[in-house]
Amino acid sequence: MTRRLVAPRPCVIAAALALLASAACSAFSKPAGPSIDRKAEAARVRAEFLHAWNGYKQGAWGHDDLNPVSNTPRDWYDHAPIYMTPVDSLDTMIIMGLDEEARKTRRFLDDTLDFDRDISVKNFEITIRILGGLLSAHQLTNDPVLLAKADDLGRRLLPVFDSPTGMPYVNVNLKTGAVSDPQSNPAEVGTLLLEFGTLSKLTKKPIYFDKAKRALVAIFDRRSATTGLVGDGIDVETGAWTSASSHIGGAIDSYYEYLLKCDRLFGDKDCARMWRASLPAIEKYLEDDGPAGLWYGEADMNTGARTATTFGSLQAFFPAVLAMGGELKRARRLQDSSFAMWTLNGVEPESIDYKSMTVVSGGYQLRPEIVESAYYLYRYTRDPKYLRMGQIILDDLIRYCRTEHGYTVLRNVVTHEQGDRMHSFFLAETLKYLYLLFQPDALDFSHVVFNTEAHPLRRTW
Ligand code: DMJ
Repeated sequence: MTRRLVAPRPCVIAAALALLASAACSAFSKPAGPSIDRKAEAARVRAEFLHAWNGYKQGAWGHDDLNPVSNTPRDWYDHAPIYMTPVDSLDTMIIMGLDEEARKTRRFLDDTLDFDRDISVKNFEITIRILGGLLSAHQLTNDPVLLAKADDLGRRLLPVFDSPTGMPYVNVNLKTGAVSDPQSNPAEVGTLLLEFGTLSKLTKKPIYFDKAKRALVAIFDRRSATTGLVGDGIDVETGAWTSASSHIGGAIDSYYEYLLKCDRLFGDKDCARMWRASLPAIEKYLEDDGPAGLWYGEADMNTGARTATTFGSLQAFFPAVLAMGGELKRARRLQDSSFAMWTLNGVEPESIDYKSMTVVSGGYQLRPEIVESAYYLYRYTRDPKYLRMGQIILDDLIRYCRTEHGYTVLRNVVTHEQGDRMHSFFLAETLKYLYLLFQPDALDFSHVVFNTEAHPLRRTW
């Protein structure tokens, strides 16, 4: 069975030169070959989810994550697992119709998940994975225990916002409320409102929404008056930028995502305004359009001067956001660029220099963003080329990242040397978006807003 309907590998070699990378993109834009059996592809994704989930259950049950090569457990915090993988994966099981697995997992979490722990956690990660996962699973099942646990968690996280600026500290102790680390960034400050806001709406406690929104606005208000850009480091006590480096990658990425999505989920006009004000700055200073295609690089937030021509797996979320914001043409072109990055070595690296099409940072963390964008673009355009992208990515994941016990990160996408880690977002996001790409009816796309960890939230209020 040949799944490669268009030959991407020859394109890959050619893509070593930027000019030819652009040719690779346009070659991919023409549908060719027989149509894809979406049902069969969805079944394949579901089977791979079960492979990863069963691996977690056998090698790491009761812990946060699985090390899928050594088949050993990994916890984020010493002696205090908070079941990162089960919480992050629960709504994927529900969406995939894995009813028995979902029922057992939900019962386990109802009985066991307890946030009364003397551990200092990362507010951002706990919010997007655990709070988002609990809220989404609650909305999909109506289980009141999940909402009660989300409320308990939200209350324990609230002290993070007690800084002079209202922007959250990085860490908070779940038992004592002690906060630490004022050195944060727009993503960690601004990627809280979907989860805290939903919690407010469902519990009728406005404090969650209000604190998270104040933090989001605080970042926006500190954007450069000259360019409209934000940097990738900020001190939440002084409000001063600690890094002027501006881009759409890690440390900034989901700040922009939430400006748009908070308008969609809550109808919040301030968010709509902030998104509308931010996009022109991104397009003016970060966009890089040339013979090598459309890319988004880095610039100094104060001058707008280009500082780097790097793009990576995290930036690959942006076509989804552009498409959602109505910028379909840009979204399609950028997704072609992301896919050229994926096919350079069979799996995308953490980052490349898009001018020379060379790898800058060669690891692969099982990241979902490129699939997320393929899913959104397929939903908005119904162009089968996005199904083929998903099919090729799935083939490559199976070829390079699958292990006896699950799926693992790659240390190096050029040599395909494997690491030993299965991040929970692989089950929460990468496999969920792949499944939804082939089985779109499994979820009502037009009535949900995904948080940045792919947990669908529904406006029920
Ligand atoms: C996830 O935790 C989220 O998608 C976040 O917004 C970015 N990083 C990972 C996936 O790459």
